[in-house]
Amino acid sequence: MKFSSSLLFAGFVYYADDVLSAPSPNPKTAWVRQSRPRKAASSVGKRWLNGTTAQPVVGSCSDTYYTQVLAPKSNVWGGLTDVEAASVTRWLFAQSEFNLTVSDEAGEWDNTILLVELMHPNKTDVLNYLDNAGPVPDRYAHVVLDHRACEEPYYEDILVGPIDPSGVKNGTTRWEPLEYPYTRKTAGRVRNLDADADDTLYSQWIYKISATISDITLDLWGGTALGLDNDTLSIWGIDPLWQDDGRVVRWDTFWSNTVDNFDAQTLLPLGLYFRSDVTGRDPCQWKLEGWYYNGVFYETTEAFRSAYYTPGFAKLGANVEGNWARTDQFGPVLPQDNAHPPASITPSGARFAVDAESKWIQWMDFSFYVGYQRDTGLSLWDIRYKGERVLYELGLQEALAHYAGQDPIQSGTSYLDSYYGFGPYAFELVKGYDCPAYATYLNTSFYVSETTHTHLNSLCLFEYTADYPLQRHSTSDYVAVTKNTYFTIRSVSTVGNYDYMFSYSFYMDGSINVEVRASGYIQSAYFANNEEYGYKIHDNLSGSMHDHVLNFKADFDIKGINNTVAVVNQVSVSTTYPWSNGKARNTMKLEKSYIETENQSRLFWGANSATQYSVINKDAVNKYGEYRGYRISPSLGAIHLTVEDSSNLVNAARWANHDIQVTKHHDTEPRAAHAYNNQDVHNPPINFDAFFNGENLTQTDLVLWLNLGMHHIPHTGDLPNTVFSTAHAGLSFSPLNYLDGDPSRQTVNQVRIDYGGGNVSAIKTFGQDEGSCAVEYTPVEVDLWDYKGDVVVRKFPFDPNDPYYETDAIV
Ligand SMILES: *[C@@H]1O[C@H](CO)[C@@H](O)[C@H](O)[C@H]1NC(C)=O
Ligand SMILES: *[C@@H]1O[C@H](CO)[C@@H](O)[C@H](O)[C@H]1NC(C)=O
Ligand SMILES: *[C@@H]1O[C@H](CO)[C@@H](O)[C@H](O)[C@H]1NC(C)=O
Ligand SMILES: *[C@@H]1O[C@H](CO)[C@@H](O)[C@H](O)[C@H]1NC(C)=O
Ligand SMILES: *[C@@H]1O[C@H](CO)[C@@H](O)[C@H](O)[C@H]1NC(C)=O
Ligand SMILES: *[C@@H]1O[C@H](CO)[C@@H](O)[C@H](O)[C@H]1NC(C)=O
Ligand SMILES: *[C@@H]1O[C@H](CO)[C@@H](O)[C@H](O)[C@H]1NC(C)=O
Ligand SMILES: *[C@@H]1O[C@H](CO)[C@@H](O)[C@H](O)[C@H]1NC(C)=O
Ligand SMILES: *[C@@H]1O[C@H](CO)[C@@H](O)[C@H](O)[C@H]1NC(C)=O
Ligand SMILES: *[C@@H]1O[C@H](CO)[C@@H](O)[C@H](O)[C@H]1NC(C)=O
Ligand SMILES: *[C@@H]1O[C@H](CO)[C@@H](O)[C@H](O)[C@H]1NC(C)=O
Ligand SMILES: [Cu+2]
Repeated sequence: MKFSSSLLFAGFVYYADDVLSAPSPNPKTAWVRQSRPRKAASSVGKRWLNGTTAQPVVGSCSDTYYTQVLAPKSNVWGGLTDVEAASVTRWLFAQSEFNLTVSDEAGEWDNTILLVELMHPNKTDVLNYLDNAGPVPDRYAHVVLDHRACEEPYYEDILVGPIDPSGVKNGTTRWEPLEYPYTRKTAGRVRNLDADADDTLYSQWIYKISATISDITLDLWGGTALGLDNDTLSIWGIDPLWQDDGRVVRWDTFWSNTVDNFDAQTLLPLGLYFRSDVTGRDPCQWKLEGWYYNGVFYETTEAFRSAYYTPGFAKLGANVEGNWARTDQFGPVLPQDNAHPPASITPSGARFAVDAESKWIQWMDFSFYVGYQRDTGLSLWDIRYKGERVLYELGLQEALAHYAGQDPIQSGTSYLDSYYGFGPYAFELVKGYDCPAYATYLNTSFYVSETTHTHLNSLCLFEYTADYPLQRHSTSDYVAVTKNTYFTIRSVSTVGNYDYMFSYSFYMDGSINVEVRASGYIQSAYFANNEEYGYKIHDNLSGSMHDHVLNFKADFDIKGINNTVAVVNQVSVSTTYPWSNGKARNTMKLEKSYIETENQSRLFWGANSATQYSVINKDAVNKYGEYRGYRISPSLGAIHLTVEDSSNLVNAARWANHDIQVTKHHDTEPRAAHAYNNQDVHNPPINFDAFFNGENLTQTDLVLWLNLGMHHIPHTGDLPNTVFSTAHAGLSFSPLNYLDGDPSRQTVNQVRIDYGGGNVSAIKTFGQDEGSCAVEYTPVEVDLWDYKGDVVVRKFPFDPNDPYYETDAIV
């Protein structure tokens, strides 16, 4: 619905810089709500908040969304063009050895293309291009094939290329198995564990089992799960599947269906579980292996049934949807909540430059390229500060949600979300809610089923002025204070029940922050016997404990590629000094050391935050002889996985048990995890442990692998949804002796007020333009009817002129 009260503010005008130019003696009275004009026409009811003294010049505010620039180099991480992707797809179908079927027509036993996207070029080649005027690296497509036309289905990563802007090169384009980026050397192949997961075989299996106890589901919960239109229950279970002793085992449980559009099913577990051995593709070989209910395991359906019909059998209540599980407004309206909350504005328009085509962004002294991939979504490349690279690459690697519980479903759940992909689920952002209304939006695209889906407005870029200053100081003569304006690029991926918000922010002091927040629906547990694994959060519901651990790659290049990790420990000591009369003084000092090899590079944040880690360059000292560097610190919630040697994950997420891990950079180790690590947890395509082979880490090209996350023990406040305010984690990278002083002194957005005796004698604004512009309040809100969802373009056959709208979410 269009913002219904926009009339209220139409034509409301104020001076954006009234704070600086001439503060009102009593700003509170000037802003009394009732005095706001309620007329629609912009010429009527204007209210000039120009204070009491000099009348500023009124100019027009700028509504530039960004300044257009050309990226200095082409973006080698920016993704395939539509033409390239279509050409590769056509070429793949022409290779008879792949025996491909078009996705729309494919069944269980047909080979299909799962992915066609740009393969990131090797760092060596990119640096040669960026720094030494070398050639643009050859472009290759990373293709994933889903081989199902065989008894043992598998995924296959292959490389196709080189490719030209016009597409596949006639004669020279080749394919080869993609193996070098993976620790497991099996020609880019990994088994497809749940080739049948999405469709008929598993459903038929599960409904057949459910049918054998439909009398019990009707009696317990008044419903059935039989694959019929009148089902009021659903059945699903663990991820990843159990993969021990050569068997593939599922656990499934019953959930209430919701009765409306709200996505509340993960809040409606029912507490009955069953185990099936589903090894192999032949359902005749599958076996139901037992039932679990209220703390008792029954080996057969008959055993469960006879217990159920034994007098005295305890029947536990259902979880039923209600307003408690719905996110719409609920409860009494809060005092003054119908008045509009504060909103931020950009009187001069966006103060940053974007090459929208190349996805290169420049703000103040920072610049970077934007990359985007199916598995991990947004990444930032060639991040430069004051013209020099500080990070070659910064981006998400994997996100783990490891649950635990007394029941086999919670106990068996350890989502590795790059399996689903962060790219495909970064939906259009809601202007004015996900990002400030004035933000600049960019699109992202990914390949699925011979189409390219474009998420419109799925990245937002904006500046924001924090509610606290970056610097201040008061004396009896003056007060000096600096605005804290920062720049953020953000995306949100809704992977199933959860919404992850990723924000990368840049600050005037040269620091860079990485933040992740989580919202959406929790996956909850049935309450019975679960006290040791969660709080009881509703009548029949337990908030299921889980760890969110998200791994980020930070490939620092401080003053060149060769860097060292420095460790500075603050320690308590008892020591004597020449001046202490021979008496020991209890005090503290610094212990300085360096991480020498990969044998000592898997680290934890020190207790009491007493350990500082930084990436420094021993060959680049500042004018006082200190090494220049960037400090790496957790700003909030930098955690690692509580579970040691997880039974669910085995070798699939060995990155998760430390806080900060350092390796020597190799083109063969571009990512900490593979999207299909969950398909073979004992022998995953990428086993992060294999990165650590004792290599020397002194003055060499280093990569930091950093974990962020939350120990999430949902409480009543997680209903209906977890809130971003508490489910929040962050890392900070800040200059350490990198420059000779604080770079934020350069900003003109600071002020010094000289005063004395109750009078101001001077106001120094450092040349900041004191002119004003008239801001209409209405631009602060946006037309939400513009929201579109994904736009899809067909690639095979390539049909760029007939895009259609279709948004797919994980259910
Ligand atoms: C503010 O400026 C407007 C436009 O120039 C003027 O009409 C109005 O009188 C001024 N208000 C005050 C309080 O000076
Ligand atoms: C090709 O795939 C089809 C199924 O799409 C299968 O029936 C056929 O056997 C496969 N051919 C070869 C040579 O593998
Ligand atoms: C990238 O580096 C890997 C590992 O050294 C190598 O196998 C591969 O061929 C390189 N790719 C290109 C395009 O040169
Ligand atoms: C590739 O070369 C072959 C043989 O020269 C030719 O028939 C075909 O049309 C060419 N394809 C493209 C896309 O240029
Ligand atoms: C659901 O529909 C089926 C077939 O249409 C019917 O036999 C069954 O009784 C219905 N179940 C319930 C619970 O209404
Ligand atoms: C919980 O179960 C009880 C029966 O034990 C039932 O009466 C109640 O409605 C259930 N509560 C909810 C919210 O589903
Ligand atoms: C995003 O895609 C839409 C639809 O194709 C297009 O109109 C718009 O210009 C794109 N936005 C940017 C910033 O490229
Ligand atoms: C690292 O540890 C391995 C065994 O754990 C050892 O073989 C190797 O020599 C060590 N490397 C260094 C550089 O200390
Ligand atoms: C690592 O390399 C540096 C520089 O080459 C050398 O001084 C140091 O001894 C090496 N460290 C180890 C543990 O081998
Ligand atoms: C980085 O250090 C290695 C030795 O570890 C050296 O071979 C290489 O030349 C250095 N690279 C640069 C760009 O300084
Ligand atoms: C401050 O200003 C007031 C009124 O303008 C004046 O009376 C007073 O003398 C001034 N005080 C000083 C210390 O300048
Ligand atoms: Cu959570």
